Amino acid sequence: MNVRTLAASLYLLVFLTACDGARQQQSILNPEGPRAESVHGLWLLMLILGSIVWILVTVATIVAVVRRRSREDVDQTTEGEDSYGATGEGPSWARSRGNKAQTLWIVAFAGAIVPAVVILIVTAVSTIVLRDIDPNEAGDGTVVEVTGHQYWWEVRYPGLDVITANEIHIPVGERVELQVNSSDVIHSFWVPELSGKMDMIPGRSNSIWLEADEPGIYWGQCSEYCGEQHAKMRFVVVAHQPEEFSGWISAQRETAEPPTLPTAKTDEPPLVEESEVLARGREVFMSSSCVYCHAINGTAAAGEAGPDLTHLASRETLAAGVLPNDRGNLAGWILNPQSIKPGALMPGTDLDGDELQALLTYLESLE
Ligand code: HEC
Ligand SMILES: [Cu+2]
Repeated sequence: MNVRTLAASLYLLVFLTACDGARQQQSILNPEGPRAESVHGLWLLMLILGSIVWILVTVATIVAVVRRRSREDVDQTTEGEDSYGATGEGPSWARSRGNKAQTLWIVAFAGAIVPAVVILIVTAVSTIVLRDIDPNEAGDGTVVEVTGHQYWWEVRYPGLDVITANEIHIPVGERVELQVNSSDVIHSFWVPELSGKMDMIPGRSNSIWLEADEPGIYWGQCSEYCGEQHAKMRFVVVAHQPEEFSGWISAQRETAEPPTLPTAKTDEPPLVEESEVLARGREVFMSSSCVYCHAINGTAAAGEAGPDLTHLASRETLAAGVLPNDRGNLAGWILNPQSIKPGALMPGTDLDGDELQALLTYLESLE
């Protein structure tokens, strides 16, 4: 590869990263809530202090090297002495007492005083940040329980009878308490723009809080290696205005009614066909292996090994943030999840075209 190709590919890489960033930003450098802002401030302070120290050390090293060289030139002109003063008298520059005191002072300053001051500042600010992000400082409002599974997120709102997956809805401007744990191995909860990481440990509930300043979608990611599809264990946090949030909660509380005939306007032909397709789709679901692993509230399906599908169609993504939730992706996922997330804990299904279409129509009706 020549230099040009290398430069072009590097450019392309940076360019593509930027594209992805615009769509699914996961950057600690773009805090969107008070928790992430505190941590970002500390990070910035450490970056600035670290950079100053780095610049000082680099300059000092360069000066030392350059000065040493020029002294070597001078020393070499002195007869009977090599450049290191091997005759025992030491090089000319080290002979003066004033220089020694100066050297000692520089060593004390750069080696002890500056580091002590830097460490003190960083310790003080860290203590403030730790107090700011204390998990016990969550508000008294919304509580969300998040359970990590290989490779998806179960999300429950205790007391509200809401269960969903791979999506956490919160009201803006509120410190929402999250209780995180795991059903299998250690995962870690991380929404870079809203909050630092919190381990999710089987048999133990850890607390963290999230607050978003603005409504929007914030991407999250498992940040503790948990198996083959760890990288594809993503989720979204959706921050709403408070009224919208209550609307979302009440919609999620409804059970998935057995799909009924859509109320047709008087002059339109009745939509009997569509309803038959829905009924057929439900039957396909209920008579397949799906029911052993998935629950649909209001039906006989009550499996717990996979995400609750009661309001599947209201979700933004499929398979833990991996695919946009649309009919084509849903079909691809159901037929062959292993081609999308090899090692995911859902087997592929053999369905003929009609069965699949009916199943898709049924699943898409689960709003
Ligand atoms: C052995 C258990 C199992 C069976 C059987 C199973 N699934 Fe799954 N399903 C899972 C698991 C586990 C996931 C989560 C996979 C991931 O994201 O890593 C999943 C994910 C899904 C999702 C994505 C949900 C979301 O919100 O991201 C859909 C849709 C789905 N399954 C539908 C079905 C249908 C339809 C069937 C029957 C044809 C079925 N599944 C059979 C375990 C199963
Ligand atoms: Cu993981």
